[in-house]
Amino acid sequence: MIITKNKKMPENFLWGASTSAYQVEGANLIDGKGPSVQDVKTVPEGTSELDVCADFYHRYKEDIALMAEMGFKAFRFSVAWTRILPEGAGEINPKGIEFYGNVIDECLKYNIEPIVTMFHFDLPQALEEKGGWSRRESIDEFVTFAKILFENYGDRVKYWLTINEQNMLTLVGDVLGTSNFDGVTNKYKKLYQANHHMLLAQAKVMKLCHDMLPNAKIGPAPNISLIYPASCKPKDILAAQNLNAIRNWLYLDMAVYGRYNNLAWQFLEERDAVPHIEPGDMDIMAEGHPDFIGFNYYSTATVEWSDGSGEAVTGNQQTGSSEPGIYKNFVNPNLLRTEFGWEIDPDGFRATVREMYSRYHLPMIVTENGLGAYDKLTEDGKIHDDYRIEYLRRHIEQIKLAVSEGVEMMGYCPWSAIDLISTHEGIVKRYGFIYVNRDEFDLKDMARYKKDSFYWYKNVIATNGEDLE
Ligand code: BGP
Repeated sequence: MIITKNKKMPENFLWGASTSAYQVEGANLIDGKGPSVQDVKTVPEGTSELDVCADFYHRYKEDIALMAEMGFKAFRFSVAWTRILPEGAGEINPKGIEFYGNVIDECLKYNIEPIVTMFHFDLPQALEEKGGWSRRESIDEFVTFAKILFENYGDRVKYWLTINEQNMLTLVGDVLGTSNFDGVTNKYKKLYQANHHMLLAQAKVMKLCHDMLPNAKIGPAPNISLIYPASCKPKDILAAQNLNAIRNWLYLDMAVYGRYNNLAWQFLEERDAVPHIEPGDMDIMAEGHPDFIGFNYYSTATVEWSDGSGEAVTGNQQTGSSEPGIYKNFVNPNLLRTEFGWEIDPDGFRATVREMYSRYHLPMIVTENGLGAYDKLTEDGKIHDDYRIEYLRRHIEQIKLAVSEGVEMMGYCPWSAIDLISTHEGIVKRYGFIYVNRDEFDLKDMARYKKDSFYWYKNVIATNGEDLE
């Protein structure tokens, strides 16, 4: 639709940016913090360990001051479960409680709304060793952790996100360093039983949040990419519906309506992977309701029909792998790609939010969107990331158009506020508005530099999205 009657962005639109604890904080095993699965994994060859990252743990005041200089209305960050509960349960670490209280207070000092993600890929290793999310006990372990967060920060935090990218944990956990299939014969069965436990834990935590913090708002934070059919062949449309269900609607139908998506359920039946459901589980699911949908968007994905006959399984972190007999990944020839091979689809961003709003009719906040690139620091201390400005400009334009079309958008928090460690491609895959002067293995002085996008985004926020030039 060509929009000529543009609407303005909401006055209280939450312009900000995002980080995650394990990728930005460093200090991963000090001040009482216990190891998470991220701290014990073997990092991909040629990439940095997670002991320093951007050293946000020690430099958070400087970093939040820079966010305030950009005019942030919100800062989305995650709490490391093992900084609060080193063993994942039991003894609370007072230094962990203190650290996140300080981060929250520092945000509020600048009138920046803290948006707190409770779980972002960093399951406590102590729980993983007991079986992690595969055990039913994991549900109440997460609820107990959430209750501690609500008790300690509920007086200051109004926006909560349950689980970052539960769908990607399920679909590409091997890429994220969070999957363990030792001795497992049917990996689907293990993955989707764990997924069922995460869905139950999320539903319980959303209800607990509403019971304990009546003025707070809570939502999920999946990675949502609308799936395109590779052609107008009817079978390609069926393949796209399959992956939309498996990758996207399984998670949002459950979070919002408390029910399993029927196509996704059939996929699980085809893989002998339907989860064991205890009596009462679906009542719990139905009792958890999000106030909004947080979601991460990097691109759309495209698939074609698969007849299941011995096809190569292809895909990447954003698309997941092909599923013979269900869909086959397809490279969209109409889209450009980043230096790291991810497709770039601003129009697809609008198509995705349109579809989500049509299905769920809930306010939405973008909790991640961004361009990973090999940024370069010039001799005179500049970073000319015009490519990132162009990427963000084109995506914000689409959010504005979606708002004009009546979609309720409440915020935009790109990935990432500051350079941090990629899930598997190191610090050199930079996303931040703030450059961190370190390399993969040379920590240099860790000084912060304002990229060109820093100044550009400051003006975007100052004009509430009116001026994107
Ligand atoms: C998302 C994760 C983020 C971040 C982002 C960029 O899936 O939620 O934590 O990692 O992807 O991906 P990468 O770091 O692999 O470039």
